[in-house]
Amino acid sequence: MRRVVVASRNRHKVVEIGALLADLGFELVPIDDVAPGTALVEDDPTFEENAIAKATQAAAATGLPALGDDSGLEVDALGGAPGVRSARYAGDPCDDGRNNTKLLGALAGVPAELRTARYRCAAAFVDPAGGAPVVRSGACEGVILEAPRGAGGFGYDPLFLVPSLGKTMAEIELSEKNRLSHRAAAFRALDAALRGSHAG
Ligand code: ITT
Repeated sequence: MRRVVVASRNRHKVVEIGALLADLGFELVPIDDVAPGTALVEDDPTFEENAIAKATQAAAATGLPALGDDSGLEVDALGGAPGVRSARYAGDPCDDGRNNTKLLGALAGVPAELRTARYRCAAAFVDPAGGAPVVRSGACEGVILEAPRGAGGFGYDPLFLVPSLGKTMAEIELSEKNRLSHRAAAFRALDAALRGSHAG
């Protein structure tokens, strides 16, 4: 089985990606299991560039093919913020709880119909043996609630309502999140592209 390094330190992402790519025939290894401490700089303006940057750095550090995920939340009433800065939205110190508190403060007084948002994800594959990076994107539409609901998922999931389900991303099973999420769309498209490029 081909070993592929996952250029992420977010264990929730690594679990989601592992389930999404279960049939691809890769053995997925988190970066810190093969090259702990490898810098994964992500200072580009787009999710796609950052996903490619993370995968490129992981591939260079390990010599293995690498997958990168860059993702985040775009809130319409905030002009698309926090966007590529979603992980670090609250500044220093920063964690999911602080990010969610900051988001609720930024949206205080904004009515439900204007609290629309979407998660975005770019998924990249880089092969150190050669070839151009492959990158695919996905999005998932939602609404930001006024208070958290649910204990599953990570990040902004307790505030992110999926209107078609009437549930937040933190109130659904991983299998359901992996049916409809931004990450699912991006990695399924990447999966299809990689199968195509390896066919024949
Ligand atoms: P790596 O860079 O190591 O992969 P990270 O968490 O810093 O981990 P990003 O820079 O891509 O990853 O930031 C993504 C942030 O966007 C993440 O920390 C959450 O705050 C938010 N996010 C992305 N996908 C999410 C999801 O499925 N559910 C909840 N929040 C999500």
